[in-house]
Amino acid sequence: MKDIVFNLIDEEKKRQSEGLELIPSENYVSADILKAMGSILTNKYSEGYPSFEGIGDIKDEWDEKSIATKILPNYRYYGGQDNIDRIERIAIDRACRLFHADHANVQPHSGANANEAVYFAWCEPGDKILAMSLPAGGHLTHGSPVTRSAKIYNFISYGVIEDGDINYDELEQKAIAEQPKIILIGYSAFMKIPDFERITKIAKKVPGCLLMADMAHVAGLIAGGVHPNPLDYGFHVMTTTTHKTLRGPRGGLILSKGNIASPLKKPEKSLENIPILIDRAVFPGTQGGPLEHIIAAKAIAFGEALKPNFKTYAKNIVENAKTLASELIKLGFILQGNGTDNHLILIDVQKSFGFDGKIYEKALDKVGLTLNANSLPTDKGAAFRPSGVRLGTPAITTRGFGESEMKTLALWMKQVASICQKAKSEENLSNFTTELGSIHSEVRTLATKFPVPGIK
Ligand code: DSN
Repeated sequence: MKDIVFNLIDEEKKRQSEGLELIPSENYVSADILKAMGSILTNKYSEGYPSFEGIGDIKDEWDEKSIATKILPNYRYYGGQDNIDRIERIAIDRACRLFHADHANVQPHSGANANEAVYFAWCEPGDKILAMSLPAGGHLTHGSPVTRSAKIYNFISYGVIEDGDINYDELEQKAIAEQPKIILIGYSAFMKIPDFERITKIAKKVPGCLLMADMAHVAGLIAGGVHPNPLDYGFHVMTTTTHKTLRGPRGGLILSKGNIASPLKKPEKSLENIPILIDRAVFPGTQGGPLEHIIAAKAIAFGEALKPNFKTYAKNIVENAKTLASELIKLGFILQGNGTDNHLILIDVQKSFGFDGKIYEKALDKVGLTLNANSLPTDKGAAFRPSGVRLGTPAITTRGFGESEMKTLALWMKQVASICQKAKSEENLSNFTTELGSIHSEVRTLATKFPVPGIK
C-alpha cells in the first residue's frame, strides 16, 4: 500500500504546479537534479575528502578546460569510495570554475552549516565578527542572539542607510574600532549590489581579518555573470546555499582562495591556509558523513550553471525583478530602496496600504501566490507581524515568465492588497472568498501554462 506521505507529496506537486513561487530563496530544480538526489548514493558513508589523483579522465563536453589536477592524498574513513570520490571531485572542480575559487568544500548540509564552519575555522570563542544586522537585511546566522554562533563569538553589527544600501561609513568605523577577526558581507533581504572594492579597502585597515561573503541569495546571479563575484575583489571566502538563484539541491557550499594542502595535517592559522582550515572545520569540526547523493546533485547543478544558457537565465531573473518592481511602484506599492538591483523585492506593506505583511502573506496564499512576511529595517515590532513582505523572481523565471507575466502578477498583487484593505484582519478574509477565489483561478490558469521542471 502506498505510504500516506506520497499522497502529501502529490498534493505538494499540485500546489507547486498550480501556484506561483515568489519566495526569493526558492527555485525549481531540474529532473536530473531530482534523479541524483533520489539515487542510491544515499546508501554510502564517506567521511573525509577525495583525492584528485586520476581526475584527468573526466571532462565536461561543453567546456574545453580540463578538470582540476591538484593532487591531494585520499582522506576517507571507509572503503568503497571509487565512484563517490569521482563524483565529489567533479562537484569541487565545477564549483571552483564557476566561482573562480582555488578550493571548494561541497559538503556543508546547509548555508547555516557553511557559515558556522567558516567561523569555526578562523575564530576562537569570544572573537569579534562584524556582520549586517538581521533587521537591516542580514541573516540569522550572522549573529542573531538566538543562534549557537552568537553564544560563541562576539558579533557586532552594521546596518543600512535610508536608500537601502550598506552603511559603509558605519562599517568602516566599526571595523577600525573593533578590529574583528571576520568582516562578513551577506544578507537575505537586501536589494543593492555591494561595493566589494570599497569593502576590501576597508578590510586592509584590519590586519589578519578574514573577508567573508555569504552570497546565498545571489550565487546564481554571480554564476550567471550578472552580479560581481567577491572572490574577484580580494575576498578570502564565499559561502552560499546551492538551492536559491543557483537552482541546485538544498545544501551549502564554501569557496575559498588560498593554498590547497592535505587536510590530514593541522596547518598554521593563516589566510593562505584557509582552504584546509575550512575542510577541517567542516569535517570533522562540525559535520559527520557527507550527503553524497546531494553532492552528486550539486555537481549536476554546477554543470548546469556552467552552461551558456544559465547566463540568460540569470539576466532574465534580474530583468523580471526590475519589471515587477516598477509595475508595483506604478500601482502604489512602496518598496524598500525604491526598487531592486538583484532578484529580490521588499514591499513596505504598512506604508503602502496600512496593514501588516502577515495579513498580506496569508491573503496571497489564498490565491496561490507564495511569498513571506518580512521585517523592514525600520520595524520595531514582533518578527511575527512585520510591516513588509519579501518576494523575488528566481522560481518564476525558471518557469519561463517574462515581462507580460510580471505585469499580470503586479495587478493580481494590487487586487489582493485592495481586498486586504477592506478585510482589515486575517479572520475577515473569509468574507472575501469569492473575490479571492476568482483571482486564484486566474493564477492557476496562467501557472499551468508554465510547467514546473521535474513535475509531470
Ligand atoms: N531562509 C533563507 C531565506 O529565505 O532567505 C535564508 O536562509
